[in-house]
Amino acid sequence: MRRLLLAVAALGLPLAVVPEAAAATSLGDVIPAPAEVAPAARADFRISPVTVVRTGPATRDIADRLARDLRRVTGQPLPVTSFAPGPVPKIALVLAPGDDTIGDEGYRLRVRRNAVTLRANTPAGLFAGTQTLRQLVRDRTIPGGSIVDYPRFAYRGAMLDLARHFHTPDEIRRYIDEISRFKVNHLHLHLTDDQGWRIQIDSWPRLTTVGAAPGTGVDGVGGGFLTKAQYRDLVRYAAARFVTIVPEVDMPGHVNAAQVAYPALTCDGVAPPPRTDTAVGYSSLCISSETTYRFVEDVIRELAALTPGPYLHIGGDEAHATSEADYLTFQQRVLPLVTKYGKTAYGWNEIAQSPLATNAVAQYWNTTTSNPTVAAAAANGMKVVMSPAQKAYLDMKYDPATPLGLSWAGYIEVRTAYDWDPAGHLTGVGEESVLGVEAPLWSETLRDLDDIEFMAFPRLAAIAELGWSPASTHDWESFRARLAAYGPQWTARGVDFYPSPQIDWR
Ligand code: IFG
Repeated sequence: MRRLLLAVAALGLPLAVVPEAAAATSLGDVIPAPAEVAPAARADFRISPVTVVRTGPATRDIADRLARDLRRVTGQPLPVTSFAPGPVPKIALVLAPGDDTIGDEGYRLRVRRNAVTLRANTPAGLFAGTQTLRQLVRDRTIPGGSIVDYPRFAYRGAMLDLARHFHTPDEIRRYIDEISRFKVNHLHLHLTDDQGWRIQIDSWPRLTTVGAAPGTGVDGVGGGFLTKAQYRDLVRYAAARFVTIVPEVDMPGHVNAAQVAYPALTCDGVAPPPRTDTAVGYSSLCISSETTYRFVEDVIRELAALTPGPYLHIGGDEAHATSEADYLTFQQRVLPLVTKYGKTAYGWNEIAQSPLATNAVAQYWNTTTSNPTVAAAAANGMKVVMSPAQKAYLDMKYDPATPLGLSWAGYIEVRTAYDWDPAGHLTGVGEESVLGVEAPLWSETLRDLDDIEFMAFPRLAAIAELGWSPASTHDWESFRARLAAYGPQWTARGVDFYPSPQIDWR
C-alpha cells in the first residue's frame, strides 16, 4: 500500500487523505513570521524519490545547499538540475527580477501538489525563501498555499564579543549557520577590548602577539585571535549565507589590551597592567598624540581592506576616561577616516554627540527610552540600529537562576525580548530612522559554543522576528507557538537552547 501511495504521490495525483502525509506544520509555522500567508487545502507538496530541485546557474549554490539540507531531513535523493520537464515534481528556485513588492531580500513561495516555486528578485531573496522552506518541511511534506514575504528593516544583526572570551572560527561558523536560518543578515564581531585584541593587524603585530596571548581574556582564559586568512574565510562563509560581517574596533575607550601591547598609545608612555576583570570605562587612547591617529588609520585601513561589507564599527562606548571635549576631537578625526577607506562609520550611540555622526549609523544600547542627542542626530539623517540592553542584550540572564550572563540591564525572558517595537522604543526615532535591530552577546561569562547557544536561543529568534516581520504580524501567542514547533529543529541539530518555561515545547 505504501509503495502504491508513493507511486501515486510521485505523479502528484490527488491522494486519499493519508494522515502521516499531512504536514505537521501550517504554512505560517515560520520564524520570522512571513508578511503574507495564504494556506491552500489539499495542495500539500510531498517530497518523493522522483522530486528534483531546479534552478539556474546563478543560484546553483543556493539550490545545492537547500537540497543537501532537505536530503538530510527527508532521505530523498533530490537531485539539482537546471532543467526539469513539466510533469516532474519539482522544487523550483527562480530568479525573476522586477517584482517591486518583495524588494531585494523578499520572495514569493507557491506550494502546490506537484510543484513548489520560489521566486525572488535577487539570490538573497531566494536564500531567504529557502530558509522558510527548511522550516516548513515536516515528514517530507510542505504545506500547500502561497507566501509573499519581505523584511521590515534592512539590518537584522547579531553580535559576538571575541574580546572578553575568544570564540573560534568553528564556533563563529556554527553561529552563522543558526542565525542565518532566521534571516539575520549581519554579524557584528566585537574584535577588541580591554582584555584582548582579536584580529591580526600587520602594521602593529604586538596587538595580537601580546594582546591575544594565552591568558588574555576575562579570568585569564579565552586568549586567541583571528588571522587575516581566518577572518577572510569567515567573511566568505557568512556571505554564502547572505550574512555581512561587521568588524568592530572599540575606541577611544576599551583599549587597555592595545596599550599593554603599545605603551606609545598612552599619554605617559607607560604600559598599563593587563586586565582580566570585567570593569569598563577606565582606559582611553591619548587624544592629543599623533601616534594615536597613525594607529587608528593603520587599523581602519587594514580592516577595511579585509571587509567587503559597507560598515566599519569604531565602538565609542563608555569612554569614561576621555573628556567630553577630547571625545569630540577624537570622533572628528576618526569618523572621516572610515569614509576615507570607503566604509560607512558605525558606532555605539555615544558617537551621536559628534556633528559628523549624521553620516554614520548609531547602535542604540542604553536602557532609557529617550535620548535627545540620538533623536537630534536622527532628525538630521543619522540611522539607528536598535539594541536596547534591557530588550536585546543576550548576555542578560533569563532570570536570577540563569547560571551564565549578567543582570545590570535586568532579566530578559523570551517574552521581554519579543514584546517591544524597534520603531516605537526610542522617542524621536521612528520607522524611517531605524535601520534595523541587533542582538549583542557579550562574552564576559561565556566559555564555549554551548554557552553561546544557551544565551542566544531562543531570544535571538525574537529579535530576528522584530527585524524582519511586519508590525502587523507581531503577536506573542503566535510567536510562542511557532517557537514551540521550532524547538525540535534545535534539538535535532544539537543546539543547546534554553528551554524557557514561557514556551510549551513539543
Ligand atoms: N556594556 C559594555 C560592553 C559589555 C556589556 C556587558 C556596551 C556598548 C556592558 N558596552 O554594551 O563592553 O561589557 O553587558
